[in-house]
Amino acid sequence: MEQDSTKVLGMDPQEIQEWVESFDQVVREEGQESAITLLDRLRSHAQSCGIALPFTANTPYLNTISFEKQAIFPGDQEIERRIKSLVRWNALAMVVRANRVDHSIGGHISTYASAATLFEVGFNHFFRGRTDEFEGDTVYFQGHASPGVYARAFLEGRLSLKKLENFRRELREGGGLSSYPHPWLMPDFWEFPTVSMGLSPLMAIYQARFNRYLEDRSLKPRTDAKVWAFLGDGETDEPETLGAITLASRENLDNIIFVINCNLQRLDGPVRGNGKIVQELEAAFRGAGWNCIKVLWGSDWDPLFERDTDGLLAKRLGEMLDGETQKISVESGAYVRQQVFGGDPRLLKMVEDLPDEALRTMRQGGHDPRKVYAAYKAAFEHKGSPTVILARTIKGYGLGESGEGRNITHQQKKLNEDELREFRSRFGIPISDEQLAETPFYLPPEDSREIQYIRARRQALGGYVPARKVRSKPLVADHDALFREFLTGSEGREVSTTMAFVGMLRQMLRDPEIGKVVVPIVPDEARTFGMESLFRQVGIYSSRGQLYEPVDVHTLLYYKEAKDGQILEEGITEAGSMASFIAAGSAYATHGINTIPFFIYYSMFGLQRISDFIWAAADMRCRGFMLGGTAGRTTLAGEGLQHQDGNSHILALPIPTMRAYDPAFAYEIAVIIQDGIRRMYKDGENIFYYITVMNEPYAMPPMPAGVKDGILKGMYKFRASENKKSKLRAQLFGSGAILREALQAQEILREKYGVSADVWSVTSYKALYTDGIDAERWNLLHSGENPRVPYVSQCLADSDGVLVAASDYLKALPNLISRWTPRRLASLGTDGFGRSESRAALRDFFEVDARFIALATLYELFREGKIESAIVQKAVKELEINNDKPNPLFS
Ligand SMILES: Cc1ncc(C[n+]2csc(CCOP(=O)(O)OP(=O)(O)O)c2C)c(N)n1
Ligand SMILES: [Mg+2]
Repeated sequence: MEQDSTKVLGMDPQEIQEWVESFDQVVREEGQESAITLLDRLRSHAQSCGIALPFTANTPYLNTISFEKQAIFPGDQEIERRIKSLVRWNALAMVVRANRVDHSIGGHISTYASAATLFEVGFNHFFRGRTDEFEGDTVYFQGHASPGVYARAFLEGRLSLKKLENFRRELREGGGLSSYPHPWLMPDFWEFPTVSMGLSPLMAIYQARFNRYLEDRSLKPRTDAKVWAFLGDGETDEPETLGAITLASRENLDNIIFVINCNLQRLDGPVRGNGKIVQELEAAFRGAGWNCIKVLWGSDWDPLFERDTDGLLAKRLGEMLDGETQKISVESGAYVRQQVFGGDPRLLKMVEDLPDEALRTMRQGGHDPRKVYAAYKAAFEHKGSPTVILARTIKGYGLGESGEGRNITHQQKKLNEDELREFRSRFGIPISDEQLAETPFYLPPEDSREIQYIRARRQALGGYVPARKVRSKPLVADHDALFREFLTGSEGREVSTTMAFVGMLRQMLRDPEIGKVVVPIVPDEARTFGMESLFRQVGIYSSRGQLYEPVDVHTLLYYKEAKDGQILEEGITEAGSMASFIAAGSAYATHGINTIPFFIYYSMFGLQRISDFIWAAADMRCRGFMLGGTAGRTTLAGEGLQHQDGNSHILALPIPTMRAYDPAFAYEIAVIIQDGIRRMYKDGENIFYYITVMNEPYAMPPMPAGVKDGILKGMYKFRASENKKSKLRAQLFGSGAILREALQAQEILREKYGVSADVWSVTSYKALYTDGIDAERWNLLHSGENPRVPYVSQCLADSDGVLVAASDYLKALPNLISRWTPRRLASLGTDGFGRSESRAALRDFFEVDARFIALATLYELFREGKIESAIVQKAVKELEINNDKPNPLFS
């Protein structure tokens, strides 16, 4: 122990000391810059001598901001402590009371208990409200800490006692408080849903980048507004949490600050029992180019570090595993002395004049407002790169023996009377022993110092946070002229619906009202969708412009990056692109700007891959258009099993505000988009659109008269049969590219089998289904009144014949509406894994081509007793259908 490690390496400690002194002299006399240059020079020299320096992205396990560099805390620490204690109490009371009434209600005490100082310093000194003059800061609050945010809003006079009593009881009279941040449920309060962990850090980064985009495109003034994201340390295991951190540094986003609450615990136990989460995260963030500020130790540690001239204490703290550290937080002072300092007499000497009790209560940095303030201030002032603050805290701080730092603390919802008493006394809450059993909320009088202080601070910072307000003005949305050209058909020219959409996008980008606020977003598939002409038209956004000469500069459609470029070309990240969609789709509230996102992507990698983000977008009341490109299990030929999407229209069903369309023709898309812009940006509806577009080229017909309403409602008759007299009748439903198969089947049936069929374009099974269940529900509740008739039933009321539907999606999709059809509905679809093949082969394989539609029609006629089975059997041969082929669902 006594032996110096330098001697083992054969070096004289005296010699080392001389090196250190020379270095100190450089720092003193030449300054920091020179010291850095010197070290840099030595490092490259070492390298040229063949000495490989061990790599570390870590700094010692100490506060990044030394005591000498620490900004002075400007607040009234005593009164802020009182306020924080009251918030703590009310947050605790909210959960405890709710679970007393009904123990299944749940709620979290321990997350906020550890994050209280991190939040309160923000509320008192940093988070700026949104005013007419200043856009305000954007704060993503750690979802499980929401009781603390509610408790503070209660002190601020923004939430009533009744609301607090109804925490997690939202259906009670007068409403309650949602469990977590949900703008859908509390649209005047929460702005960002954060509780599905991992989403908020990624959304926050793209939000910060979107803010820059708005500035660089002169859609808003450049300000020093910040995006703050409060995360859990366990949350960093979600791949999304760290997934975009290099974007933030690459883009020099000094407008984002992550605060990671490192309480070393997650739900079941330690985040890194056998490691050190703070060091792991420091390495990851520093490696990615972030400014990293560690806030590990509270002020009472400062004197110890001052005495730690040879770095022994720093070394000891650096080698302790998180599992050990967690144990120390729940043990006695004597244990701390033994475990932390006991291994070296020099360490023991450092703490010999500190009693055990003082050792036990030495605070973590994240519980010390002075340390937290200094970190926030440094983060706020930092320029050129994003900042992450890694703050050490204790989970369940203040919850006493049963809760603090224990593995079970995350689940704790109740405190017994002793525990409540202890908490009350520790935080000085003016509630008597007799009242404890009831655990009342505590609100100081309006003229109390606490309330006055809160009011003054929030006023100075521009109002309350969080608060959500729609500040954009409605658009006029008079776009008849813009969309007119798409209603007249392509005059025989073969185009895909994707090409048609891109044509509309090009026009929208030229429109005087919406041209500037359209935000095209694409994850590295612009060429796939034929969007390269837009590169030149509006440019690709790059905060640096274009610093190089692009390889294709001599071509017309070169890869043009520009500082005011409009396209968000996100690279291969559907999650990141969706986060941009969310930022743009909610800017009407966040910024009061009606940006209209058009996010176009490979359809299989949307609802299937990033549905949780889409769910969050819906919760946030996002507006905009998502376009699933190269859609359709049999329409996207060649790409095979992972790419061919026959699922997304089913996956769109659960998202309440998403309107999903599978259009076949250009005019259908034009009608849907024009109406969508009107509904969302003029009428202010909180909906968004999912439209599948395909890459199969075919002639676009002109829009028949009188079908607009049907397109929007989900179905309309596209081509009636010419022969009304036939006894053999059918109604064929087609969607997307498969509509053309239905049209071909109409011909086959007429020519070969004397069946006269009408063909319907079903643009949205989801819309039909939603309408049907809505009508059904109303009827259930109003049996004495005239029943409502679902739109599907209305359409088919006077129709004759058998019903056959075919789509490029699961058979379940048409089945959704079969309850409201006047007769049985036969459903063809693409259940099963895709294949790499041609369209024709795929449609045969999945049994959705014209032949199968014709066969299904004949079979239905046979079932109805209208034709003999022999005709159906003969059709199998005539149509060259292999009736022994394996079921695509199982093959
Ligand atoms: C995507 C997702 N998975 C799981 C959960 C359930 N869950 C809620 S809190 C929690 C632990 C959180 O630990 P941490 O991030 O360290 O936050 P702390 O409460 O410790 O501050 C888990 C697993 C969730 N909310 N979201
Ligand atoms: Mg944690």
